[in-house]
Amino acid sequence: MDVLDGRLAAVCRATLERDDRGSYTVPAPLTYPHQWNWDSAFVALGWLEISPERAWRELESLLAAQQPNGLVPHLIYATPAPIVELVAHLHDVPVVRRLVPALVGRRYSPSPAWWGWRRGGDGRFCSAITQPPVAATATWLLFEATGDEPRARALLPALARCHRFLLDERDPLGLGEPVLIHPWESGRDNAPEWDAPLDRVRPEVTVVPRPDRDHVDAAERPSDDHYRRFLTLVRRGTRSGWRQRELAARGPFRVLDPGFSAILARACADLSRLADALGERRLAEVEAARAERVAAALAARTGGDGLARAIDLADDSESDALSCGSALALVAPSLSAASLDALEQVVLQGPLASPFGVRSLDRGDRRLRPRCYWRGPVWVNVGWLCALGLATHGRRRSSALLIRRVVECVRAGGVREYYAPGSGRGLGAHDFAWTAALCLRELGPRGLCGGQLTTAAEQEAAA
Ligand code: 9WN
Repeated sequence: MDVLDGRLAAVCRATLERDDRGSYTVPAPLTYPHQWNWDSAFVALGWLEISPERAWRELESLLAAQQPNGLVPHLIYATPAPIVELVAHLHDVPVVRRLVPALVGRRYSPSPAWWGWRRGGDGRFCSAITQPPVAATATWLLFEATGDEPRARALLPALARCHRFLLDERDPLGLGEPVLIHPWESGRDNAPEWDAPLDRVRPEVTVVPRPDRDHVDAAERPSDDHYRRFLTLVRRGTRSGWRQRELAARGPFRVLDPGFSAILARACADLSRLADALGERRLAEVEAARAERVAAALAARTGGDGLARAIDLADDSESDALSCGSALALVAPSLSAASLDALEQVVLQGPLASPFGVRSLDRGDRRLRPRCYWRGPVWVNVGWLCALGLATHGRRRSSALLIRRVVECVRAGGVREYYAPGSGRGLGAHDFAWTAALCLRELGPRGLCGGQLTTAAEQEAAA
């Protein structure tokens, strides 16, 4: 590692340490002061570079919040246990009700009240929806690096229950892919694919608290209209008791997301490998079959151009947007040669290519807004997942090229939430944990280029 990369690694470490809350890491202290699902999975990979013990704890705390039906919440609130107990029992008392936002909301909206004071397996307040299931892949990578059998074994049942939930309760029609019931579940909240399905959701919430805009320019965040509909879906879900199978079969928002499905397929394949390594043959078979089922469903609806797009299940229409949701198909454990070629082209030279990683939206799309969240900027986790997929499918040079671009955006724009695809300017929240974590991993020997982030040609040019 050269001096500059050494400095960048130190900045990334310091960011993780600043965001650390002991057993979990907040994505960004000012904007996201709680625990998020896929954030924790990425962040665990950064902690691995600092402290394997801390890395395992991140995943353990995430899975501890699992619901009895197997759902791992997308968001788990950072509320001290005594306050949780107080509020859980007295939230109908007017004075507690008035104090509650300050006590448990911690400058984030929606507060736990919106989810009906739902609590996770460990008692913390949490949401009633999920997020892309990266946890099994992170667990496999931790196990591969540390060989810690007892800690990996302890996570197997929760990971398997999470995958079963997604392929059972969330697949009432047997499509082979989980149905997402809220845009937040995709992790790509205001992606243009969700515009048409959200248009059908008549907003019932008029006043939307927006503490997110206290620290981030409004132009970089989703619109109020998006928030009215996001919160309406939450209110309607809570009102109807969050019956997951029912929402997936007949709910107001139902979509298939190729990114989420590909991440799930890979998670099942990684859990199968882990179970096999731990001598759990039965689970290894079950998870291998799940991986095949999801990958096959995704392959079956891949278009002639080799790309899969989002589906709105209300009318079975396919989105016309080419976004990083399609690019994430790269992480699926199996891909046809045609799809692999098409995806490699799209992310490295084509409409999603950027000198700083993978664009969240086709550069030629009429809905493109290069500074606005999931409608244009590049995100480090997406670039990293695509590079991981390319490496898995044997495209090592392309994977290395993409990783260099991803690290370049952190060098150019700082440890931010997302970046302008043309300039690499940092956008959104500051001190963003998964950016720090994945960058730290890539700067070290476990990275996809083995830490060799500058090419021989670049080194010559610099000299
Ligand atoms: C809603 C925490 C999360 C990420 C998501 C990202 C954003 C939340 C928000 O932040 O979503 O879940 O409040 O905007 O879209 O991917 O996990 O970093």
